[in-house]
Amino acid sequence: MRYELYYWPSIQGRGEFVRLALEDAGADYVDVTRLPVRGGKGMPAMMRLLNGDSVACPPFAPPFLKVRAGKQVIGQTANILLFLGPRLGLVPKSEASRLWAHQLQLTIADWLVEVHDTHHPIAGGLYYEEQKREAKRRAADFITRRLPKFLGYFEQVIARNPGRGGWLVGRGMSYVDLSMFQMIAGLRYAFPRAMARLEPKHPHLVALHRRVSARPRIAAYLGSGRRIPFNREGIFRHYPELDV
Ligand SMILES: N[C@@H](CCC(=O)N[C@@H](CS)C(=O)NCC(=O)O)C(=O)O
Repeated sequence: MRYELYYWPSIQGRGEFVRLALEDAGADYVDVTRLPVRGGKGMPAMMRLLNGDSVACPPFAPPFLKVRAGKQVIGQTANILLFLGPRLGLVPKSEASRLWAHQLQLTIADWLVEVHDTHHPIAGGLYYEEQKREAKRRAADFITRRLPKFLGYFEQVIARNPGRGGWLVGRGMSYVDLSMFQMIAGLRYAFPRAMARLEPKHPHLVALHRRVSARPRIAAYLGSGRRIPFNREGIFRHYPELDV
């Protein structure tokens, strides 16, 4: 089965959570907007699906996924992973486990919005420079209250997992662990000082990040040109003045 991932071509963003699952599974996929326009791909292909009237269930925003042979276009990061998880062998089989994985993924999605809002607390359509003062207040609250709360929650989820393998759901690694890897990587990039302070209190999360990055396909992916470097356009941004 061949998958088409549609996402903005110059940032990891939310597309990365889907990309990591496809990469870890060694799935046959293409990153459509990073392919040449003259081959019918690139940004115009994404805009056709976003703005055109050819899709019965149009997505509101990227990322979205298309199974090449089919017509369906699946949007919302957590929903895409709900679809891909069983197909890529990245979630346990029982309904209870799948609901639990989805619940955790939705909590990660909430967390990610709060990360974004540290540099864009007023409006996504304004420049950072136009909301610097508010960003400073928002980031300070995020670092002192929200970041420890989210980290503490997920640390406890691993500690209480009866699977005892150091993963978030069940005995093995799931797509939620891949997403948690991305959260830790992004937070280290955006808030290195805060993370250096908080990490010693969250050994399970640190170990999870290390184990995911050592998985052969993930390690190969991270060292490849397919992994877009973190930058100041993405969701995780490093502004030293916000890392207090
Ligand atoms: N809840 C959605 C959010 C999607 C989203 O906000 N996508 C961003 C890029 S990461 C976007 O392009 N948004 C355009 C917009 O909101 O107008 C998800 O998790 O996939």
